[in-house]
Amino acid sequence: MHKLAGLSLYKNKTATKTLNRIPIDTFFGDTNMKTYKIITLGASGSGKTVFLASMFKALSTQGEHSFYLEVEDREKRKKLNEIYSKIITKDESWPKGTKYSEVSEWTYICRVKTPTRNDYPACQFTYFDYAGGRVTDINEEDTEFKNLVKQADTILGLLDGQKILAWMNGDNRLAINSFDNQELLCILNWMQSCTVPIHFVISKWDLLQDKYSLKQIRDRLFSIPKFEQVVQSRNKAGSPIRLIPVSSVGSGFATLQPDGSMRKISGAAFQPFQVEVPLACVLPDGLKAKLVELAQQKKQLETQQIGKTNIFSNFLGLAGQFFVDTALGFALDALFPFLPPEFQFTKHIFDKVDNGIFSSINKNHKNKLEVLGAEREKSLNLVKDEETALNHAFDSFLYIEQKLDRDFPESDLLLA
Ligand SMILES: Nc1nc2c(ncn2[C@@H]2O[C@H](COP(=O)(O)OP(=O)(O)OP(=O)(O)O)[C@@H](O)[C@H]2O)c(=O)[nH]1
Ligand SMILES: [Mg+2]
Repeated sequence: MHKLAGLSLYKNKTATKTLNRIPIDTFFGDTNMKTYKIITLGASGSGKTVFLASMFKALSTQGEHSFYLEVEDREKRKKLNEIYSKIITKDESWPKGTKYSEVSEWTYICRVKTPTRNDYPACQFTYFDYAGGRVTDINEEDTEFKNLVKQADTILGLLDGQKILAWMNGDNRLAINSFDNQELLCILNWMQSCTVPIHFVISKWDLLQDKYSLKQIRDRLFSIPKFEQVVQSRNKAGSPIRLIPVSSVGSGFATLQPDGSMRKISGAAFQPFQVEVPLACVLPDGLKAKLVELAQQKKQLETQQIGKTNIFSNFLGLAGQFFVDTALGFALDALFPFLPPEFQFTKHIFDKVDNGIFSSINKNHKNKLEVLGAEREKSLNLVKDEETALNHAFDSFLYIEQKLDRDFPESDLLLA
């Protein structure tokens, strides 16, 4: 990454050409697949490993979501399948907790199958899973862990639904104390120093869904000053921050016992709920955060009164326009060389950016989901290579994100 005139230029072989304003589609020449790193921050037992295996299983075939996930590494695929088998097995056991020394790196390739049965990779997601103790035992010396957090494109903060239930019920002082005074604070501490989008995932939603609404839980979380502080700082930076309810096993699969253990219900169906949502939000939210970051750098430069003769004055003028009006298609090819390679997308994707909000359709459009569904179908028929597969995957992600906004409007942690 190069710093030029105070702006971060993620230089690649196409960047110089881009300054001459060649159409965006021309620059997508990189054959390396775009990779997005996600670190899961969650206390021990919060459900990180079960979530990763359940997400893999739920998305391992191309069903309603119009893309699927593949784990290329045979050993890792075998391990994920073993974890999954352990979850659905009839006996009372669950997968073992992750060992302290173990950092598992799971790479899922997002692929698209066309109606004519051709198959193309679109991008890949690498998740880092580790023993929850590494988050809650604050250890400034844990540089391996610190580096993982620093390199992430998205932070996935897993909030243990079981502990939230006790916290909301007010029925277990010990659990309550360890949740809001210790575990959540540790997660928030790790998040404080990062600038990438944050997704708080409420795990084990099956335990909460009939008792509390997301709004009630959100309101309660905001009573924690540190939580409010982190959300406010993200809002100020224009970086998306969300609260996403997820159940890795689905409603009625297991019940919570008075001693805190989880008992599987015999014969119950395994029906994961919203496990695809956090992954779908990575690209749209990441792009949004990067664009806003660039605009803020521009604003900073303006306040430092950089001369108009600067070689970037052309870029700055266009970027300024980006935030004033909605003529973004025009401004975006100027922003393009300043984006990191994994966020340099095609015109198909940039055309969906509308005043900082994705999709060309107004946010309050009543039929937005239908329109996004139609766009998704249209782009599936255009898939003929990796580039168009990513276009289509992005449309699928937008559809999932919009569905979340419709079903859980409180998910977007944007404060008024
Ligand atoms: N009811 C319910 N229980 C769940 C769900 N996901 C996980 N659990 C329970 O939570 C336990 C812990 O899940 P893990 O995924 O192993 O937790 P972890 O965060 O990986 O824990 P460490 O590896 O110790 O850091 C499981 O053994 C299940 O009993 C869920 O969606 N619903
Ligand atoms: Mg684990």
